[in-house]
Amino acid sequence: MTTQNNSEQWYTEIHEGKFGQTFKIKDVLFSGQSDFQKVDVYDLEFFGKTLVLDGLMMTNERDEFVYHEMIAHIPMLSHPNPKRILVIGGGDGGTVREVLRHPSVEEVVLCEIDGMVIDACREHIPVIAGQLSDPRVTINVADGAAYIAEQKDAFDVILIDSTDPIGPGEGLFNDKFYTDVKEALTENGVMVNQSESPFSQEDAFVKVQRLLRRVFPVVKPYFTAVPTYPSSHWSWSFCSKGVTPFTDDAETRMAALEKVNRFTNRDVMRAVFALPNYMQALIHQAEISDKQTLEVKA
Ligand code: SPD
Repeated sequence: MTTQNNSEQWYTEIHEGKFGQTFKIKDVLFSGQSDFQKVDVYDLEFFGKTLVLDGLMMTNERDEFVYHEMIAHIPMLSHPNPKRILVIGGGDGGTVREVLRHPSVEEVVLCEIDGMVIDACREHIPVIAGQLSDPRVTINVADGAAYIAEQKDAFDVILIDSTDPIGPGEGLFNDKFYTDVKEALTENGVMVNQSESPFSQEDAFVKVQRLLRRVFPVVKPYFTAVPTYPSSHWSWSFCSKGVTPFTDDAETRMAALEKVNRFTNRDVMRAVFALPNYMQALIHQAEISDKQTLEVKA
């Protein structure tokens, strides 16, 4: 929602009708209605160029490095030799940019449902979207759920850089989708998805944890603070058929990468898997409730 206050314009995001965040707009750079959602690009006073979808903050120049480094480098460093990478969602290009910093990468497929997001970010937020023109990147404007269902043993790392589980992102949060992702991974493959706020979106976080555990033998959520996301507490979930996030090789490769990273380094990589008690309790709740559901079904 945008409001006019004297000569000032503000963009306000309300969460669950209970609390919100508000940002002063310097300039409206783009506004459009795609087949899927409302797409806005603002230049915000404090956060710089910002992508907002259906009124919700997606990414901005000031804090995007936290989210994009977290979603990309933890899985990329856990795979021994990631060559083929798939990013579902992520049309702003930030995740692709971070993936491309890994020298082993040969191809990155970006599967984004909304071409308007890609075009708007390329034109107005080149700091984030600039690497989308790298020759290793193939852009596929398509529904990620339909695309993944056709892929078998195809990708070393799959990153689900989705919107929240409402609107166009909804189809990326269910058993069928996660099963298809597992099938699309190579044997040592790793998948990471953004798994919502454990603090302000408890139900969504618990649901995702429950569904992922039905499909993947290894599920390890991690978290940190992303200042502009609801409640700041944000989580990602590391999933694989057996690969774990802690290897000596990951430490060595992070040592090289961390010289230019703004957020992730070896200490952060180890620390982000240490979960506070309230998150551990939510994960326990997901495990217990699923056991009960499965018992009732049997
Ligand atoms: N509530 C916001 C969740 C947004 C997650 N995706 C962000 C896309 C950045 N590439």
